[in-house]
Amino acid sequence: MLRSNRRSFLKTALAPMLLGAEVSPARGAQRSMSSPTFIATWKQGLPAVNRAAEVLNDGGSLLDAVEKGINVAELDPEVTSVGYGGLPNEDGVVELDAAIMDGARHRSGAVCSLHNIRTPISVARQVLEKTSHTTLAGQGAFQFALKTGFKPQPLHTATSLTRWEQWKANPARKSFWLSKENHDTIGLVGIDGRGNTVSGCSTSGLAWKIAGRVGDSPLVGCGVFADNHAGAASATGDGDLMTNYCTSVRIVDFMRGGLAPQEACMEMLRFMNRVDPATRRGAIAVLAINLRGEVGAACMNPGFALKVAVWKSGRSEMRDGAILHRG
Ligand code: SD4
Repeated sequence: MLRSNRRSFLKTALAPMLLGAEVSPARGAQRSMSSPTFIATWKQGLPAVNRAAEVLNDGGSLLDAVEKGINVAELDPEVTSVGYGGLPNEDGVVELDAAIMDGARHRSGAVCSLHNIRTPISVARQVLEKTSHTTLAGQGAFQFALKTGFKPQPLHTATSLTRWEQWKANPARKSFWLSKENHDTIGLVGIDGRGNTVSGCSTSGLAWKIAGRVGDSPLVGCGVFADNHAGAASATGDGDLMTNYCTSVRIVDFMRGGLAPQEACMEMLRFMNRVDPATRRGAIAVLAINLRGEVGAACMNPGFALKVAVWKSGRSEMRDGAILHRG
C-alpha cells in the first residue's frame, strides 16, 4: 500500500476505536501544544496520574510530576509488579528496574537490578541529574542510591514472600529456563503544556526471572522514550520480546513521521507482526502521547488487554487500550 494511502486508511479504520478518536496532526504540526496530560499503564496508573498532575499543579517540573506519580505505585505494597511488594526473581530476591527520560534534554537516567530501594524511579532521576552516566546496575546502582541519600529497606511483603515460597515449592513450577509468566508494571508519560515531554517506567520485572535479568523497562528506547519534537512512549509486557523491537523509540518516530499516538501504537504492533507473526500471541502493550495532548494505547491480543489511566483537563479516568487481534 502506498504510504499516503496507508495513512488515510489508518485514519479511517482506527477513528472509532476507544483511544483512537483523536485526529492525526498534519506533518510538522507536532509542536502545537496542549494543556498538561498524563497517561499511565494499568489500574495503578490512576493514582499515579492524579499525583503527577497534583505535583505539576503545585509548581513542580514535568520530571518531578512523572517521578512522584510513579512513586505512588512503587510504594504501594498491593502493587505486586513495582517497587515495594514487587514479586522477586527465582532466588527470592526483588530486583527493580526503572528509567526516566527527559524529552527536553534528550537525556535519561536508569537503574537495573536494583535491590532494597523502594523508589527506583527516584534513583534513576538522580542518575539523570547528578551524573554523566545513563544507566547504573546491580550493586553499583545500590551503592549510588546510598550515596545520594536513599535508605535501604526490605522490598518483600508477606504476600510477595508467600507467593515466591508457593512458586518455589511447586515441582511443576514454570521458570524462565523454560517458559514465561507475565505481570504488570507502570509506565507513565506526560506533557506539561509548555512543550515538554517525559517518559518514566518502573517495574520489578517478570516474576521468577533469572537473577540479573533486565527487561525493557529501564532500557532507553524500549521501556521509555521522550523527545520534545515528537512525543513520548512507554511499554509494558514481555520485555524479553519487546526489547528486540525498541518499541518506545519506534513509536515516537512514527509520531515524528506524522502519525497520531493511537495510530503510532497500532503501527508498532503491526510492525512486530510483519517481522514475526508469532508476536500476535505476545504479551505486548504500548502507550504514547504527543505535544497536542493526544494519547494512544494498544495491545496485541485480549490475553494481555491493556488498561490505561488518562489525566486531562482536571479529571482522570480509566480507558481500554485498542486490541489489534481480537481473535
Ligand atoms: C519486563 N516489561 O520486565 C516488564 C514487565 C512488564 O507487564 O511490563 N510486565 O519485562
